[in-house]
Amino acid sequence: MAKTIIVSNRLPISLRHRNGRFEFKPSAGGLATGLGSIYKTGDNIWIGWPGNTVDDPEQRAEIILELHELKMAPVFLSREDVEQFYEGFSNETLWPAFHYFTQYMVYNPEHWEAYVRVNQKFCEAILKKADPDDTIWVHDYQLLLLPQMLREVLPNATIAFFQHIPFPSYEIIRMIPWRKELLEGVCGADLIGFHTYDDMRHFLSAVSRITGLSSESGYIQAENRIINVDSFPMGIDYDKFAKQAKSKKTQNIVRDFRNQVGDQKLILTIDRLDYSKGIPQRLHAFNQLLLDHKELHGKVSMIMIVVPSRDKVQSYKELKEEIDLLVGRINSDYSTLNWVPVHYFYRSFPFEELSAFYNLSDIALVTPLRDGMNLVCKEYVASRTDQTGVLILSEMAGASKELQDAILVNPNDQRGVVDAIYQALTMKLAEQKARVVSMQETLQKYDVFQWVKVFMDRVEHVKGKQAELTSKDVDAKVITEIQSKFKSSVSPVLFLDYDGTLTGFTANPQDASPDSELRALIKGLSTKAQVVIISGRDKDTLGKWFKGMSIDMIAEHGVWVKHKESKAEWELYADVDASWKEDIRKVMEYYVLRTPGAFIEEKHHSLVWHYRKVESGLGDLRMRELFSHLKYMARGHNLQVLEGNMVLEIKRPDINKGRAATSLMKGHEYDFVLAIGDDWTDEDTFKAMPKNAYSIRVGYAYTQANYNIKSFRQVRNLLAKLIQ
Ligand code: GDG
Repeated sequence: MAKTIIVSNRLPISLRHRNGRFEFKPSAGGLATGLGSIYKTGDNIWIGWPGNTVDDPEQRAEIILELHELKMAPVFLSREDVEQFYEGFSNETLWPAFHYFTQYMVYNPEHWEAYVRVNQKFCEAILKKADPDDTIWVHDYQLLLLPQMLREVLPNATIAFFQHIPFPSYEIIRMIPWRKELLEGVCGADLIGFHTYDDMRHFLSAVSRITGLSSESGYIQAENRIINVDSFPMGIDYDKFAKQAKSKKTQNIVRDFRNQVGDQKLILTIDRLDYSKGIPQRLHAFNQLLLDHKELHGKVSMIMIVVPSRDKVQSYKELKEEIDLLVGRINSDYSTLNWVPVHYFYRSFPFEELSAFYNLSDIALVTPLRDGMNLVCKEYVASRTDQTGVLILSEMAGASKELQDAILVNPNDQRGVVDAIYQALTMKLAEQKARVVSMQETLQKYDVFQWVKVFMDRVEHVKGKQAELTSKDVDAKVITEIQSKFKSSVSPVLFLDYDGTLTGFTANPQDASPDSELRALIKGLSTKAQVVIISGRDKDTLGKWFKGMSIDMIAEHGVWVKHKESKAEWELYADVDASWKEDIRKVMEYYVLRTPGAFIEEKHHSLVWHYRKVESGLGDLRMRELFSHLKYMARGHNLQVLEGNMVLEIKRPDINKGRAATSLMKGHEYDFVLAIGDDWTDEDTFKAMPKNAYSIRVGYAYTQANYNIKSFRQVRNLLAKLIQ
């Protein structure tokens, strides 16, 4: 039976050296709890780094055995790997970039090589365990290359990826020298998840600009499959926090702490030591509060827990010193014999004490400068068993999208933060309750188990969608069938679209002339079959490109036709009234003037606005504007506006490729019909085909055709087989 493999940089345990031996400490983190329901069942497994280096092969073997019992498998990293892959590329390049701290970004090719090498190590470790039909769920920014590495070896596996930290704007991503490789790496997955809609929007934009893969409604159209990108805000184990807060053990600690701090209002802050968390900014705001409100002296104090982290990285060392200094200054400025403004702890606490801090504090001040989600704020809300308390939350945390009943602040706006703390300190109990109850309802419903379920359901959904599309794939069997039907036919006809079907796209449409391979192919086919090039191109271009070849041509989506047997020139298929063009051209010209790179192509029956050469983003924006403008005008002229591949075309609706194909077939008896095309204009051809025809759409989009094929390369291979 297919199994599920969870992969993350760290396993949900820590491996520690003690008296020459190793021991494991399980992690009680949110992710480990949420995924427990998965990796602990059946043959499922969690693969990752145990968090420490082990050189001795005997000890490694022992660890593998022990972890096996816990349903885990280790990826052993060397000291150099840890330094260059983890501390280096992951934490000194990707982490600052993804959190918008470009000033801390390090561009070190050795770190990059280590990143590739370690992703490869993970890949090998997974391949030792994985079967072709398994589901592999990869987590986070340390393993961005892994999905594609896995895809290359296991093309049919179900691969999902979730990023726990933000995904920044294209402007930041483009700074990374290895941006393309990173994005292509992630795109090996079938489903790519982020915490928020903004993260997914940024990702899609970066993918489109850097790799050229376009997307629609969260589906990236890759060469041979669709990839879904969506947002899945991660929840917490709500009941665990609510239950712990009520427990005797925690309540005793609460009482004990309360006795020590006396009758003061408490503001809680908990973070890992990180510049993204905005700890100094928060201390400055607290200092300002004490300056502005002397009446609060002796009545409010801050409990600040900073969990040690990455202390070998220089920027973290400096941050630690800055925090130490600020806390020292505030305490030395304001402390009295029975009041300390900041209770500062640079360590982590056991779960029951953490719960006591949540339960005890009147306010949680969570003000990261940037945070993928932030679970601390959610845990605080879940721990408020009496439904009092106030959450002040940064707009820059993913969680702010869900927790709209918090007091939302911009962490860079010191005045705003000071006012928010004051508002929280003076908030009436009824308002506190109303806000907490509403947030608790949300968090209880969308807990971490629900998050896992929704994500896994979505994985299944994407696979279903892919299967629907690939069920129509032109595979070896279909090729053989087409080949033999073609060989035995007496009067075959082939309708072949040109751009995207017989050749790839070029920035300048005139550069896409047929190469020698294609010319030979068409020539070969035309000795046996009636070959019809059916294109949206203008007749002069087609005429020039295929001059002297024994084929039929339909140009401008069916306006013009040129039969091979007739010596005559192009015939007009439709009598076209072109009086509408003047009005429409004026509008299009206005959009050309405002859009560097855009241009108008005039065809006999249509006007086309091209934006392939326009800066991406701007092109889409202008196209949308022009689209609605033209749609409005089209009604008056009885015209049709159609969106194509980097073009917007306006034309008479009664002229299309289907109509032209039908009239071309009239009076003929064909015993083999094949139609191939790659966009919406070819759908008309497919619809017009007789029942026994083979119709093939290039790319994996929904289609009227009976088959899909990967790309123009595969089309050429198929056609080559027909003349073999
Ligand atoms: C990444 C993203 C995203 C903290 N102090 C103690 C302690 N903690 C626990 C908290 C909480 C966890 O650490 C911190 O979680 P965050 O979500 O705030 O931050 P990251 O670890 O950086 O996580 C983040 C997350 O992934 C999930 O996708 O939300 O944005 O950066 O659970 O409870 N636990 C104990 N003692 C402490 O002193 N026991």
